[in-house]
Amino acid sequence: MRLDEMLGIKYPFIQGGMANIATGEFAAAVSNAGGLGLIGAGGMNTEQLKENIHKCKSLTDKPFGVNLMLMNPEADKMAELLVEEGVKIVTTGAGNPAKYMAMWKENGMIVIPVVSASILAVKMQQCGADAVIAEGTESGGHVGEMTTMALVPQIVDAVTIPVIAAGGIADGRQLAAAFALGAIGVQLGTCLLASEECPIHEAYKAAVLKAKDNDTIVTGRITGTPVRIIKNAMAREYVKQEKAGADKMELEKFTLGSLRRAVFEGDVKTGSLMAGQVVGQLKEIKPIRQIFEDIYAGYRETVAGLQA
Ligand code: TUI
Repeated sequence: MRLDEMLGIKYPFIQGGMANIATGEFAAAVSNAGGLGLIGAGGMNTEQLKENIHKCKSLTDKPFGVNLMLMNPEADKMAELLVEEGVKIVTTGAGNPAKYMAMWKENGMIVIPVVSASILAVKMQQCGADAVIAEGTESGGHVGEMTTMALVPQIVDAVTIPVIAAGGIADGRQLAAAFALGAIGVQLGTCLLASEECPIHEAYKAAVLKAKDNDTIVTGRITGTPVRIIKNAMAREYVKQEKAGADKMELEKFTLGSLRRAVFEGDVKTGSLMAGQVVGQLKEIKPIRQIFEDIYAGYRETVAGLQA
């Protein structure tokens, strides 16, 4: 069964978590355009998450969910809030959600953890996950080591639950490739930064349109929190000091509040402009509906070309 049938949505597309970006309003826009919108709990506290869930419910009658970023200090409280609010679909990132699985499943929720290696995918299946998102290192934000091309088929072979591909997908060719690798659908993040509805600062959007394929870099590989962002003065200095052996505390000075600086203030010099490697493919700002239509039309064209 494909992801669109599984979730009762128009397209086999699920939105990435996008901490500090994916508000209730944005998630509703994604859902109304035919994908699965997700409220990114990453940069929120529990009260803010609750408000965003209410907002999302008021703006769409389509399915939506929440992405719980497990490094969030309020993750435990948020996990319970999702049950109280009757949220039906949850994706998780940046950690192992095993301790919440029983509670979520008892409440009939669809649980889809993000994983970056097959060992965790197998564990998640054992805990009762309904599907997993196999996220390659091409993605923006917090990333693993493996590429989508190598990761997706290995996870498909390791589990019996459905696999959703993430990382490196922004057009129809890449959607076709994800299906070819055995995925039932895809998670999209970076291409949604270049949407009219995306609430990031205009300067962040301009940097997204300007970036070329090789313009992202991963900070924090050595210190243990690898995060892919668009190269800028802060990123270059961070990686330089990281390579020179700077300690974690010293390096944190660079990234403290840096995602918020990028998203809300448009600080493209010292902010963290999280984006995946597909950022080089994005040339214009479009409505989400158009982005989805274009990817799907490109997919149909790709498949027709392969069959010709
Ligand atoms: O979570 C993401 N991407 C993110 S989270 C985020 S917010 C943030 N802000 C500042 C610093 C760091 C993060 C921005 N982007 N993607 C899903 C993902 N999850 N990628 C990799 C993983 C992952 C890593 C380890 C999942 C599980 C895991 O498990 C380790 C364990 O405990 O077994």
